[in-house]
Amino acid sequence: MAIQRTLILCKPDAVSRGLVGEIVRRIEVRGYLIVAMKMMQLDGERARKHYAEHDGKPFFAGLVDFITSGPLVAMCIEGEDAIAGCRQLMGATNPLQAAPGSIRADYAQTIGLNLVHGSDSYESAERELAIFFESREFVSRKHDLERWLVEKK
Ligand code: D4T
Repeated sequence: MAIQRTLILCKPDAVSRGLVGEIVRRIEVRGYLIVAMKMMQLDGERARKHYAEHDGKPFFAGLVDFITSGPLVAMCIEGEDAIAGCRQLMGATNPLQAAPGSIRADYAQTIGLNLVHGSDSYESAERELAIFFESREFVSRKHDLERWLVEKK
């Protein structure tokens, strides 16, 4: 077990459907802490950087168009094994394969409009957080983290 930070995005479809609150609620009731959060609209350059691993794939252009199509909410989430835990909350990339009860299974229909993004590894989290946040934008939730870990025991 390790305390990790991960990047979570409520994508433009989540914002336009009014699902930001529900996504944040699920993250918070799990006990994860928000240590940075902002609404923003991505430009193409930053979107291509974020999705660089998919450059050249047939869905890449559509993915960049979609993620830049409207405002999104970016968050840095902290907690024990938060990278895998948030991926579990989100469910599989394709909503049809997402576990019942996950965000994508409950609220999404297609892989293209799947509401949320979450980093898939420590390396991805570090790389992606640096695309969305400057170091001064992170707050310390040290006391909340200690309280949460004690109460959970
Ligand atoms: P993100 O990155 O949005 O959290 O999604 P995942 O980590 O769960 O999935 P991914 O990186 O494999 O895909 C990124 C993004 O591309 C869209 N996509 C993906 C798509 O439109 N068609 C496809 O065939 C795939 C594989 C959905 C998520």
